[in-house]
Amino acid sequence: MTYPYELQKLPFDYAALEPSLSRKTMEFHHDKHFQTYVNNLNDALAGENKLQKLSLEDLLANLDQVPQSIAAAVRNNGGGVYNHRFYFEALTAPHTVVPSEYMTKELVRAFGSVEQFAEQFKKAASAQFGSGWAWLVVEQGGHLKIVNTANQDTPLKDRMTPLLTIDVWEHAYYLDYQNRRADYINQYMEIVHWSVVEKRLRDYYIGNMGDMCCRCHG
Ligand code: MN3
Repeated sequence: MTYPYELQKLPFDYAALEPSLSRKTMEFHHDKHFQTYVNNLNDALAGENKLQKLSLEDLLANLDQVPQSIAAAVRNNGGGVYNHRFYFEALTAPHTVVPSEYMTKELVRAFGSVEQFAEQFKKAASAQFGSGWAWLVVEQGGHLKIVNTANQDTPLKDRMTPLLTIDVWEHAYYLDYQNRRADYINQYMEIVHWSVVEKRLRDYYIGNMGDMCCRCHG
């Protein structure tokens, strides 16, 4: 993905996540909020020929090379584009995809059990003060970890590879859950597209660790 950025279509119908997230929430979140980040990122990068050639990931991992005058706009709106794409890509209809044997082993190795992963992830999402995101990431060296980012920041600048994220900005859930963030987080856990998460992890291993996945999964 490079400049000019485009709004990616949802990989499912707007109503596909009901009752966990309503059609109305998905319409506003995707068509209005996500679109605004795309527009503002393109505006910020207009005339920046060098930056336009970078992938979005490279742009966000190298924010220190962005001119001061547009640094905040690129950080906030570039993060907004990256985070929303990443979030929407890994959602699916409630109770349709569970972690595979491969993914379960990874979660057990890092967190003790799938349930303990879910508890820690929900805790991180609940604890995020104000707007932001909770993430499952791979640290350099291949360790799975849960982290938070504020506003539209991404884990990319810390050289982490994201696997899964939950948007805990109020716009992600307010129409359906008002102030009940915990209810939204619980519902979110039912609509995670674990096959997408697993593909991201396998891609990381292929790109970074050579045959490490073979060693772990023997
Ligand atoms: Mn959002």
